[in-house]
Amino acid sequence: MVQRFITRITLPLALIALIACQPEKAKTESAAVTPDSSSVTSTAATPQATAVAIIFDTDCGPDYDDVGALAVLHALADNGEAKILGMASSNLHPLVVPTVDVINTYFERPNIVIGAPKTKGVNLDAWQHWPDSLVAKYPHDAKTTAEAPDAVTVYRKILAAQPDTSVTIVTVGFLTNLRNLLESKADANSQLDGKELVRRKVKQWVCMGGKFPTGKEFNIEKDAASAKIAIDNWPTRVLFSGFEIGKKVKTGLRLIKEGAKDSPVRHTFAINIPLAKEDKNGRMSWDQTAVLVAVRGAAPYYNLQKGKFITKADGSNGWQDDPNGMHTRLVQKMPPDSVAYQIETLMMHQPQKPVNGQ
Ligand SMILES: [Ca+2]
Repeated sequence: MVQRFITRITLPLALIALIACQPEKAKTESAAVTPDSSSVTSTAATPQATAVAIIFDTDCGPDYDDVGALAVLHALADNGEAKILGMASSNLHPLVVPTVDVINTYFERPNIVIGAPKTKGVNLDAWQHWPDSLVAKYPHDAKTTAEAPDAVTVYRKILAAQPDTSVTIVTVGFLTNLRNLLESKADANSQLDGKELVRRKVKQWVCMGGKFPTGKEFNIEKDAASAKIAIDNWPTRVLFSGFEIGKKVKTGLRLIKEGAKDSPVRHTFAINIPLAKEDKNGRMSWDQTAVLVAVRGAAPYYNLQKGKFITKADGSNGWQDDPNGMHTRLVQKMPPDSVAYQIETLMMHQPQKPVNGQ
């Protein structure tokens, strides 16, 4: 699993981080992964006037926290807290869209549209080959990522049909699709170009990406050119969940022990966690944190720091504090084990027949 960790932050930063996190690991190993009872009472829905309208953009494959994030999103949709408008893959690998379709089908939403890039992009397999196992075992009908519709068209069609300033985009992979969306021209769906369509329709972009206050993180680094264009030109507020946030939130052990035996979510974690020593206390939950705060807001879980995400050509990033900045990043507030307990409870959610197909 060291391999996966390294791909997340890349050498030599990975080695520095591995050395730096040893005391922290030792501490986590000795602490029971139980919730802080003062802060965790329920994962039930907080009543909201309207569900948060979400487009979910994933690289689902190199790591498997994307599957956890999908489960959290479906749970929140079943709770009435989120409404899933559509999805996109930012990874060209053939198994990504079929894998996402497996999870959507399990959660009784087999017809969610899933787009994929029709441009150059990242094509990455999962070294543990867990997507192969999911696609072989569970029902789905998407055959390959290449057959998915153009993600830009998917985004434009969905955005054009939504009320102004209403859509939350959550990215937990590369920023290829958002770059392509920003650079898109008027089409049959909208007379607006991509940037104006986003400015009109998007309320917020929540991005699992970056390492703060400075560093190099996988989602940004793998398609650094697209990340730079997307972040530098995005016309709405952006909320970043950085590498350092999800790294401390460990999930999967309770899911494996107590989760439904027929669940592809449980199956994914049951395959992968035993393959990596660093996951013996649970897998890091980068992508789940982004979905959680996109739907429920950051306030119960994290403090916020406003500023500017500084993009660099090599895929590394910096950060500049600025109370008037368009960017915000999460800062730890609730103990990570408590966040993990809430996330893992959502990951263990069982499918319900959706109301009105939503
Ligand atoms: Ca991901």
